[in-house]
Amino acid sequence: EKQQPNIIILFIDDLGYNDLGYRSSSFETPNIDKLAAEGIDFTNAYVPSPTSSPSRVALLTGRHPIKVGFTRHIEANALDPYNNGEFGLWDGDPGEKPSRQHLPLQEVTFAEALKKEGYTTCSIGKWHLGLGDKSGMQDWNAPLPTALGDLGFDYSYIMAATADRVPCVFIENGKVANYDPSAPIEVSYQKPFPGEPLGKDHPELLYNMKHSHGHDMAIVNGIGRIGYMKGGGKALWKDENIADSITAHAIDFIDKYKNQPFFLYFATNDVHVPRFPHERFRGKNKMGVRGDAIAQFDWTVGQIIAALDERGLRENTLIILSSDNGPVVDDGYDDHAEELLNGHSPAGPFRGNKYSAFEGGTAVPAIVSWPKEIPGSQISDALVSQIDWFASMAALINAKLPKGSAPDSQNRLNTWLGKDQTDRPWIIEESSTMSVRTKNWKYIEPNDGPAMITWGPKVETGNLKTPQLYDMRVREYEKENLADQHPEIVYEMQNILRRVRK
Ligand code: NG6
Ligand code: CA
Repeated sequence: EKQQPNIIILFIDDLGYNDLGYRSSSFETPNIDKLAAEGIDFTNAYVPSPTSSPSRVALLTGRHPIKVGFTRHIEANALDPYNNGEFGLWDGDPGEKPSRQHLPLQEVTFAEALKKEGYTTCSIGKWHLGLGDKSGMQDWNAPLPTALGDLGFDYSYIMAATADRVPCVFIENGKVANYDPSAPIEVSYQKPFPGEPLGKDHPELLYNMKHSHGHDMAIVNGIGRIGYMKGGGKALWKDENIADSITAHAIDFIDKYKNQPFFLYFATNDVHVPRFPHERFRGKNKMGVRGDAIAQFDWTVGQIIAALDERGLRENTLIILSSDNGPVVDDGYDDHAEELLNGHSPAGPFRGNKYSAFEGGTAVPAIVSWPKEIPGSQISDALVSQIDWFASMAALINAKLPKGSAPDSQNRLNTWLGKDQTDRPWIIEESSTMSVRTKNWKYIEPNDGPAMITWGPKVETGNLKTPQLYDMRVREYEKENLADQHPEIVYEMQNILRRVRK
């Protein structure tokens, strides 16, 4: 009987196209380099959105984030998942519809599809998709909504949002891990708790890291966060141990389910802010903590692969390694990442960064390795999107998908397995505006927003009041707007968007 492959997604946060040892001389990533050498390195891989939540929505549901209602990325002064609104997050424009902040439980997820075929499924690390079907109502001292269970995950060990957001505790299968009854947890994204010191008033308490913008509310582990929090006691995480903790839980999961096919969705905090890697990764590269966080992630990758090797599972495990959005250098903490870049360009040849409609926001590293079926040392230039992982992996294991599930996910398995290099005819990118990318062209829809982010990071948004069209065959990517010269291509690209919207 054919044994279905284990499937692991190693999902790093905010890693840029160029943030790999084998693409840059500024630092080393030996474990990732080895993984790429043992599989396929995709050079034209895209996320559907240049920020975390919408990007993950597309991965897990195979649906354009805009259709799920996750229309906007997270902005500095936005409300957060746990406020009292049905939809909590919005980019500040009063005329604009706020974005949803929890994954609707009726969505059929990637995990659910695999679970139906006998896979044991697991989510470890950053979640950032809300918990339950309401926001802001959670009682962190009682069992939480079994959201991830309803979304097809048998086991979960997660941070509810991000490491720079409260609550700073891990949640294991719907309960705060290491819950400390002597320190009940309260969380608010609206009002501070009387008596709890805030980063903005108490810089002397920020002994581990100061903020550069935002992140001046609750103080946990000497680091300011987004949102207010009280309590937690011994359940509070120590940022320097996050990578160790999620890695250990992933290896436990692998060990426990080694005799049956499993799906591991493993999402790190690295290299998202706050970048506070363990001591043992510090100071070994020229880039400061951002480089150290990449080294920590590389170590994590090595540990997980070694765990597979030791159990004889590596051959028949399909590993996908990628990032949820493009890179950002200063994302709100004074970690000297900018001055220490030393010439390294995280987004490589691309314009823009995380949050941007330009390619730097959505072009990401993507590696696929499955020793049993995929010969190593391959490079694929095919245009691919993460939104297709769902349908492609479902096809791989002959999963029968419930009607209407993953409607925007295409089965491009042969491309993902390196059997062909067929480009996706087009991909959609959702930022502060909408873009369409084909192999040769990039179209960015007109948008009234500012050209630069106004609330902190020094990032070009890609907004312009008139249509933008760029020839992606030109190495100076997204420099010369050709919309006026090629109205017929603009029209074609707009038609793709029109069809998707319909
Ligand atoms: C922004 C945060 C940024 C980061 C981002 C989400 C501020 C000033 N900035 O609002 O630090 O958390 O949201 O990043 O609050 S993501 O990768 O999870 O989408
Ligand atoms: Ca991210």
